[in-house]
Amino acid sequence: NAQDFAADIRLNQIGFYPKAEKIAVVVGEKNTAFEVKDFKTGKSVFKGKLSEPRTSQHSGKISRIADFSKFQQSGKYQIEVAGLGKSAPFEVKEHIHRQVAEAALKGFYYQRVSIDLPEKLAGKWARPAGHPDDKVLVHASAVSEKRPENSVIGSPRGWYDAGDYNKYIVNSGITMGTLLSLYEDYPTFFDDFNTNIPESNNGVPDLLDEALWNLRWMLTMQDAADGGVYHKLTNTRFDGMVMPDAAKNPRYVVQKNTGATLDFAAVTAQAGRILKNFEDKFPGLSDSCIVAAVKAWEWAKKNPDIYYNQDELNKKFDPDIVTGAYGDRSAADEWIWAAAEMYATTGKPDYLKGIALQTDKPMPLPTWSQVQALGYYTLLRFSDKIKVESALSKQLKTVVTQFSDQLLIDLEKQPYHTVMGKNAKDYSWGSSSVAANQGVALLYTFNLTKNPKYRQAALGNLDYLLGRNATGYCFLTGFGSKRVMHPHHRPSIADGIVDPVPGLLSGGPNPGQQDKCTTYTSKFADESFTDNDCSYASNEIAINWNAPMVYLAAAIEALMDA
Ligand code: 9MR
Repeated sequence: NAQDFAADIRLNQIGFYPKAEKIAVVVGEKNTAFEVKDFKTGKSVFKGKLSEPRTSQHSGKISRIADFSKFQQSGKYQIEVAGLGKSAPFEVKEHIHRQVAEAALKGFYYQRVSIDLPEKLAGKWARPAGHPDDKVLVHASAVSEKRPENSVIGSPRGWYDAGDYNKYIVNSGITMGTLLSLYEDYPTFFDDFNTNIPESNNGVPDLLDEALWNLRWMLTMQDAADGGVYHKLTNTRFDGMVMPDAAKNPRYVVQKNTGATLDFAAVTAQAGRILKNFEDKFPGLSDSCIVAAVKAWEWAKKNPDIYYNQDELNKKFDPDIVTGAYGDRSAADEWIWAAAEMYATTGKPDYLKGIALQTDKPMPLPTWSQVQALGYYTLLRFSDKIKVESALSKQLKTVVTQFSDQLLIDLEKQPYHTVMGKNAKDYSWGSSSVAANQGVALLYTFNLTKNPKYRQAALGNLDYLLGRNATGYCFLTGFGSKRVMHPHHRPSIADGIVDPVPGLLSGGPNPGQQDKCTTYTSKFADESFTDNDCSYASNEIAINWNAPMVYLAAAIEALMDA
């Protein structure tokens, strides 16, 4: 129980690698020393001095750093500080984040649409299938010659986006790109990475099997007649707080547009090249993906400026759609990402022609609305194989490295010793994904430069997500001593089980507090979090946050082992 442990000592509640950096944060300035104590015997195993005080730019609160990196003995411990008591327990051992990585990938299984989750795979969170999505209506905004208003298409499978039950192409896009890139970056790591899913014994890595569940849905979202891709598959309004199988409102596919179509092209191009190596398992699927990608690309060329704007849409068409918008006003970054994937898959540099790669500007952190970094990562990954011009290769390396160098400035002054939170804007809706995606960028930079400082900072952001933060929460459900118990997640709310569905990443602090929940206890950016299911702005879960969490935890596991 969290109340048994010193709330003012904050650390990764899972633990640390024997040879890596080990840091805890002690809130307040009074104390100057700490001890590491064996969890079972209480014996002191390490004594250290706390750092000079540091001040949070968000709350003005003071903290000091307890660095016990020199202590390398495997075991289970707590940090003790006089007057504060003992911290949450943690372990020091090899592969310390293995279970975190597995659980975060398994989290996607629990989000599967149109399939029963049996007890042998889902444990106490077993549930009947929800949303067969075999009879989905074509919305007035999405009609074409062969698909008039209210005609019916089948669009089953996929993952629920988040705490709600809708399926959005844009957000599926970045999620799939992140997971498929993880596979391409560390393929052999997934040879024995078992998450106990229905396909676990089919000779294909579980990571890919999981991604295929969503890929097969995505493929149904393309209008085969012209190649355009619907924005989302959705109810008109959000479901109540009921289990998936109890949510039976009609569902629609909505307006084809440029951004969604390019995200689709990127994902299907990437999947197509990966699946080439699994032709015996999934005959023809690789080709189908690549054909779909090319068709989507061609559609986008012909329709380069159709943006999803839900308010405008609702003025023109009925019924009104008021679910997640994922609207965008520019497709410049989607072009970069799609072009990069098309080039990497086909080997045709022509795909980059006429695309402004924007490597002369700072790289934007990947989010659902800013995906160009995914394109950079892919071009770097394949630069040898597809013979990316050396000048471009250099620019890409520079822009990614500069992103990480920017993050590292003044790390030693940060109250939680993390790059996360240095900028106020890090605490936006889904801030946990900011921390995770910064970590991913740092790992790309580590692989480009081999400088361990980048890997260390990435690990620091994983520490942030698992408890070394101003809320003291471990943000991954099912983990930690101070746990998220009430995420805004319909199945977790409606299933009558005390523990939330595990392996899901809570959104994290967000001073916007758009949900207007009355249970927030702080307005400071880094503390603006409430573990209450009313809080869709700070405590929802979402696939695009889980994906970089899987990436960060799994890649660190792979790299610490290498
Ligand atoms: O992650 C999205 C965030 O960037 C936006 O600010 C927010 C409001 O538009 O929406 C978030 O996405 C939500 C989506 O619209 C619907 N499903 C739940 C998503 C996570 O909260």
